[in-house]
Amino acid sequence: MSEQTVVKHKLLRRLGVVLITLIVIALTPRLISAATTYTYNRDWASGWNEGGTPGDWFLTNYGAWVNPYQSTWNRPLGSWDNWGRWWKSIYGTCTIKTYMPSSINTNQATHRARYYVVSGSTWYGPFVIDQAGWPGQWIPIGTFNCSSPSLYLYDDTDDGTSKLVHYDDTRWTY
Ligand SMILES: [Ca+2]
Ligand SMILES: [Ca+2]
Repeated sequence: MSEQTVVKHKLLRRLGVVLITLIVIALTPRLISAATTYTYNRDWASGWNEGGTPGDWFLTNYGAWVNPYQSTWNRPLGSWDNWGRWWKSIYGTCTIKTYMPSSINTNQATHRARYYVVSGSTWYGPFVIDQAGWPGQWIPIGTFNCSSPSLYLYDDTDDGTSKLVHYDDTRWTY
């Protein structure tokens, strides 16, 4: 190889590196913005509502700096009373998670909470979650084709009675 050819090869290689670098720089903001995380706190006025016997809800709140959450005693499967609904007006692929507070009593929390996702007019679920197994963690419910989706949690579980069903924040990534 002549010296000229070697120089040409070096220049081409350098040009290639520069081009790849430019492509990566150009794509990075898109890769980062492809997934946007929104967190809903259930205590906010919007994005949450609840039903059933009002006196059956109880709030756990250890002070202004601690995330409060609600709970209710469970019922046998098929006899639901209290329910909570979180929702968000988003469209496209979305991943839904819900938070289980670290302060739950894992001896009392239900092992068989039944979550449903409604997207458009389609119901998904139940997604049966062992709430007692997730203290202080985000529980993945799943990834869905989302069309203004809602996440529902009812108080009827399939682990009998004398268990608590907990309701806290949800996280929507899309
Ligand atoms: Ca909360
Ligand atoms: Ca009830």
